[in-house]
Amino acid sequence: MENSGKYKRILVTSALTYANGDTHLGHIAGSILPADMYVRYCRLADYDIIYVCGSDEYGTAIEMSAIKEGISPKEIVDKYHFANKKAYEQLGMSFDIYSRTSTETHKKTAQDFFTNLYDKDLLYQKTEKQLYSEKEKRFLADRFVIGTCPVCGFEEARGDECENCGSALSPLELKNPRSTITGDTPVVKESTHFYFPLSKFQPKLEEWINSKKDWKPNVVNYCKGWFKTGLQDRAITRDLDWGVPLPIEGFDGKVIYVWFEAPMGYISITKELFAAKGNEDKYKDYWCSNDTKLVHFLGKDNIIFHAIFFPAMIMAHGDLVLAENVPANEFMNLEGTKQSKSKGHAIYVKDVVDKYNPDSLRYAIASNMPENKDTDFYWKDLQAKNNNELGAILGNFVNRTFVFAGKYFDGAVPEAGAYAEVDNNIINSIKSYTSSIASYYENYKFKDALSETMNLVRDANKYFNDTEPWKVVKEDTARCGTIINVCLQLCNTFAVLFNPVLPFTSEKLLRMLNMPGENLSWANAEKLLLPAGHKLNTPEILFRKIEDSEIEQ
Ligand code: B3M
Ligand code: ZN
Repeated sequence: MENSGKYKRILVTSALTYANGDTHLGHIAGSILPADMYVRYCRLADYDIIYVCGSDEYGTAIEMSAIKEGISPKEIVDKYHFANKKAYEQLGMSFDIYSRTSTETHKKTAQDFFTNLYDKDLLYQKTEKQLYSEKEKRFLADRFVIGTCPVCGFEEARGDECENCGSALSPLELKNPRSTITGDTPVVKESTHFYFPLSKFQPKLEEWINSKKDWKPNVVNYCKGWFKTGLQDRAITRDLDWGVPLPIEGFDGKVIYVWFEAPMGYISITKELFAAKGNEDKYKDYWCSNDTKLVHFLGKDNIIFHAIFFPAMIMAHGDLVLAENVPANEFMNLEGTKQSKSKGHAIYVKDVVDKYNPDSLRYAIASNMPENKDTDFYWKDLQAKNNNELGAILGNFVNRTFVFAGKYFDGAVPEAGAYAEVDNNIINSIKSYTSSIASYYENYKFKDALSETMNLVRDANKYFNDTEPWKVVKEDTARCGTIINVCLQLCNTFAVLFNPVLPFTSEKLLRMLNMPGENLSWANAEKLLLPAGHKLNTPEILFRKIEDSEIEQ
């Protein structure tokens, strides 16, 4: 195994998807696909890496959907956990484990963490005023209340956070609060809660984030903004039934706040991964060691929790590793408006994954990834990317090459003779592309990685056009053999270099080339691995054309 810089191993997480609805392309673009591309690259580079994700199954988001669908929270999470797990698989997401937070392991992990801080006297209790609905006979925590954001004036801000400006809120800060379910105007009642002293951690957090020279500017800027306002202590318990119960006597009817326990899902899911392999304790290699490079992928609305709140909890705990990077993305909107499952404005994975080549979806999203600013997904763009890039550039090159090999060289790799300058040039550029693409992946620049990969295919097409094998074959079969040999080696290189974004196509290419999967490694991308005489398999169509009629629907 290789080392990633000064780290021995890498632990990658994608934000846990709330199991209260179907996953949509916004989640894919924000936190799942960039992580999957990164992880696939790292595996090819032979790093010791694990990728954990799963369903976030507590919190008012779940209870709220249960009320809306008229079923229990447990039924909601069962329904969507399995649906989302399947959707991600169909899109080729390669988690080492996709689990959930409603497990016993998670409950124990979260309770132990809470007890750890409680025993260290780090938490304090406070009796405070809370919004209570007389009509519903319940405290209106988090998403059970909406109102006007005190920071930006957005009128539909939720009790836990403002979706518009990203501020973390508490229900009492909202102006004109009302119950999300009934619209009822709440009254104020007292309740006692545990608080996490986030304000105390501000200096340490600032020092830590200032030391991060390679974090994305958008992430650092969000953090600086919150530091400027000043971090507030946060209540970490709620008056709810659905959640992880407090591990302390005398607090019946209270659960741990979802944003306090959900990030521990990363830990409990890692435990499960190794428990399934017969050695749960091995999770400590990843979580309790400074040799681990912990990388959290997420959308911008979750930055505060992964760059501020969870790190502060980890600092308080003392025995766990802090994130090395939080390469958060902005949002990918849908034809101009934010994708949102609560508002039903989204493209759900389950609705598109059977209709289109999953690799075409991955490519269209990746090439338009909201790395530094919001982007928009347009159906027309999916069609254009599929037809004009994947089909016309990559598919075309592979197809031309295989047609030639089939027609003139008996479906086998022809012998390569002495290389001409044009051959040496393209062979050398394989090397330089392989290393520049690697460095884009290492630095979370997925769009650049992708366009650079496509540039190599453009160069390959240019090579094919310039060397004119269709003419040469009539005069000099041996020379034509050299050209087709080089083109086939390029196809093998593409199987590696495109694997992070086009895993299914990469597999297909290897099959066509009759190459074993074990050869798939970054180091092999620049090697000319196909021996002369090597028999090829029947070519397959890589990308079907997407017609106007399909997109217009
Ligand atoms: N489920 C929020 C979301 O899906 C949340 C992420 C949890 S990560 C620990 O936006
Ligand atoms: Zn706001």
